[in-house]
Amino acid sequence: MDIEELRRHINSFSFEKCKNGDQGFNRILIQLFGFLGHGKSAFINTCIYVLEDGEYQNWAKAKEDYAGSTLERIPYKLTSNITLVDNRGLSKMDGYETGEIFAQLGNLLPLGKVEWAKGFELNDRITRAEKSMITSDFIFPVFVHSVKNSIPEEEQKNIQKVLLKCRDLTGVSPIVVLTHKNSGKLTDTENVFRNMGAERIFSFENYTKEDHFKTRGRHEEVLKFLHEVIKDVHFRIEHQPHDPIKEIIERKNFVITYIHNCEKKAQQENIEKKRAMAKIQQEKKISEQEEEIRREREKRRQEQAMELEMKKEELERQRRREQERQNHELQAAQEKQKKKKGKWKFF
Ligand SMILES: Nc1nc2c(ncn2[C@@H]2O[C@H](COP(=O)(O)OP(=O)(O)O)[C@@H](O)[C@H]2O)c(=O)[nH]1
Ligand SMILES: [Mg+2]
Repeated sequence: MDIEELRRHINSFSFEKCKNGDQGFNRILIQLFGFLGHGKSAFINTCIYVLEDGEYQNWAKAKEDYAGSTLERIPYKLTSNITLVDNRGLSKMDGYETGEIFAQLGNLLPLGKVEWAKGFELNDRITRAEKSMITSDFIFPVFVHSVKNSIPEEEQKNIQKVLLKCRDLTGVSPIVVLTHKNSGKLTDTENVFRNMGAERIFSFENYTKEDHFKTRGRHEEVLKFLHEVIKDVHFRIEHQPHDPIKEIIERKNFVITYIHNCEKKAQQENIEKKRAMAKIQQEKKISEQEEEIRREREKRRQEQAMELEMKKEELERQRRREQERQNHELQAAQEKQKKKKGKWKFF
């Protein structure tokens, strides 16, 4: 297919045209997720730019909303039946954040700007959003990652876990979209994701505010990506019967169980942390007591040594006095002897 054909094909996609009918779906929700600053918003702008083929516009406000709330999910309508969702950002992939992503990806939280009162935990938000849950969206997860950032091994494991869970949650293996294609180690990053088990990897140099010079190559890549999404949706719809209402309930149970397990794990970790702290304090106390005993012993030892020294000195003094006395007596006796001898001479 050439560019125009691809564009037409994408624009005309509708579930009604699927072999086995729409099965309750009326829109593909391409759910973008990934770390902050990796090009999700720029990718949305790129898709719109390519598909509309008009002026470049910063629809998704790439970069400007770095401080944007992670709770927002902004939808961008691409065609009448395809919408892209900017699921804002991840800074790391810990238990809490992944719970939030799964709730977003599972379409369990409302689209658009929603003000949540402070203190609303994820569970509460999911429950509150129940009434407005849209069951007719076919969720298509897309993980966006910039090749500019190498991925440390620990992070690779976390991403892999999230990608797998995301597949279990949505029933679709996420497509990996690599951005900044021309300014990083593309092949290395592709290999990292391939080793994680990612089947479909697309790489792009996004059109940006600074560089949106249209090229056939860039246009074609984006259209091929969208075409692949549609092909996959057809495959899913045709090979597996769907019940969108049942599926959203399953997704909800999946996420609630995940959050519950994370909380249980966090509580367990907390208990273990407290135990470890108590153990450290106990050990510190014991070592302080041992130190006190050691000091006390040392003090006694020094006192005894001093006492002994004083006794020795006293004995020495007594010995000297005794010696002096004996010397005195001896001298006196000798004097007496001398005197006696002198008398005898005289007679
Ligand atoms: N050169 C280039 N810049 C990009 C690319 N993708 C994103 N950017 C820029 O990287 C910055 C962060 O991208 P952004 O889309 O805001 O990331 P987000 O936080 O994932 O939405 C912005 O300044 C984008 O213009 C790309 O493929 N190539
Ligand atoms: Mg963004």
